[in-house]
Amino acid sequence: MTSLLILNGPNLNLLGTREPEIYGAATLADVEAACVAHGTAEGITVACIQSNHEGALVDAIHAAKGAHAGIILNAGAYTHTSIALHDAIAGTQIPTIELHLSNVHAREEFRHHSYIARVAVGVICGFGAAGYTLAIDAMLAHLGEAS
Ligand code: CA2
Repeated sequence: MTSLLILNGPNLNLLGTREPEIYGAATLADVEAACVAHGTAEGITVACIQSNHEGALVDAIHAAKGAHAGIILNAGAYTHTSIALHDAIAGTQIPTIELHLSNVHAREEFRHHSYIARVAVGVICGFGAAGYTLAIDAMLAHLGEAS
């Protein structure tokens, strides 16, 4: 069965606890449960990992090789800083969608640049928690496995 990995980076464990005007009211557990339920409805498996540590995110991308057909990655602030995450995606060649809850292009200048976008299949941002299920659908369409 097709499996996708939902990979969330630093501070996303705080979702739903602060800054709801930017990131919404849903907790990370809510978002992950919605992704798993959406995957079940689509006939696929969805696994979820969150880490605040750059190296742990690199390790998760490496471990996804052969285990998951694609990655939905909200790398949080590492999006704007991490050549290591860029290299992990490029090195494993796992189809990856870059995702953000907020519209990073409507925010501070430092959020406009992404090291991930260059190696991503595509980028989804600005749709809040709904972006995660949109990204699952987009990944399945990309993989040619939408039900
Ligand atoms: O919009 C997104 O999803 C971001 O990836 C979120 C990151 C930010 O650095 C990116 O530029 C855009 C920050 C995640 C912090 O999440 C929090 C959630 C609730 C309360 C505090 C932080």
